[in-house]
Amino acid sequence: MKLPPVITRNKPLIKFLLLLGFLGAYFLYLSMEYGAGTGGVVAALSWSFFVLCTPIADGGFLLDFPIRLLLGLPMMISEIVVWTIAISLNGWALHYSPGDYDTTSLTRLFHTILTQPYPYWGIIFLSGLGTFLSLRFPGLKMSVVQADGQNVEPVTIDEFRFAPAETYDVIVTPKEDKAYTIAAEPMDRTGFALGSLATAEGMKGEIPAQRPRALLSMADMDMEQMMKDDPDMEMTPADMISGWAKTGTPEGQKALSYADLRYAGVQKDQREPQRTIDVRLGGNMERYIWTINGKKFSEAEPIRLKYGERVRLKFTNESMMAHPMHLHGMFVQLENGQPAAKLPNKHTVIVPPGQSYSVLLTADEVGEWAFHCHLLYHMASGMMRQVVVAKLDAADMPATETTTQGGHHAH
Ligand SMILES: [Cu+2]
Repeated sequence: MKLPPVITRNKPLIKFLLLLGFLGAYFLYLSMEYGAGTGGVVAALSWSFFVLCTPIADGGFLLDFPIRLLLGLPMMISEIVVWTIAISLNGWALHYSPGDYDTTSLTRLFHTILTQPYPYWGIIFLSGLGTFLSLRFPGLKMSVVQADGQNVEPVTIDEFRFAPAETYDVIVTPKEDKAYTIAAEPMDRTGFALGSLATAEGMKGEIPAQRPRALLSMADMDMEQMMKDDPDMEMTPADMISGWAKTGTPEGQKALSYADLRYAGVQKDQREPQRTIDVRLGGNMERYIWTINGKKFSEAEPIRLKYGERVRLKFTNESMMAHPMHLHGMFVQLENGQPAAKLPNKHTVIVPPGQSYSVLLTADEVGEWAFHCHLLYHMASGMMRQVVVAKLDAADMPATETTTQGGHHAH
């Protein structure tokens, strides 16, 4: 009997039925409280709130799943259908039945977000993009003092790009008594999330001009392979600029790069790694699964580390999307070209499309840790591993998939 595959196939169905049951129960409760008409509208509005204002895919899952199942549409298309329905629903409700938003605190909040484009629509942009944002204070410099909550030597920049789960702590010093804008702009430049840094309530900063879209280019895909095929190949600076790297930063201004980060202090563990663990990031667009070393989470063995062991994780991104890889429990040190004592600690590392990046890890926390892409729909569709750190004798160490012993790495 082949039980496991059946269970795997039924998982989305079970999840779908649970969510449907939950929404149904909520509708019944609202109907008893406010009557069937209002109850129905409020239940639907609550659903659309989760679709439009949160990065959780589950709000859309209720419609997304049957659309995909019945029509065989790819996820991208079904998501757009779900968004269109959610937006139309609110267009209708705002016009014909605005009073219904007053029913619950969730729908009241939703009404505020929908009716005050500035600044609340930023929430909708952000949740829709699940995304990589470039953040800047036009006219002001920032001093980055922490990355992922870990101290770094201050570095002065004009902007930084960050992924879900990444954090930077920056210090800005306003120069004049006026409102400055905080602008967060996604790579596809579909909009801004804006805020104001001001000395009095009600002051608003200027809305900055949009930058051109950063489209991924062939350079994002082929760079690594081309260099391997022909190490002597001459690359002009223009060849080297992939779409991913095009931040649109004006001449003379500086965008933060991982290479700028230096640990504030002296790293305790400066050992060379004892082995390298390959982490190849890939996906299968037809089945919409995302994988590590060709396997999704449910098919894969954990990555096993011995307590105290020093390893290198070598990420290779074989897909056209950037993945912010996030490890729980321990910080990794970016191999960013700084001396061993100065390698910065991070818990989330962006691996750009078509590129490799390596980090060092001292396995100094015993336990079972989650290790996954922090684009949550990538994690949910397979891009995840368990990392087990155990106190074991060397003889008991099971072989981890695709491991190479020791060795140097080329950057
Ligand atoms: Cu990902």
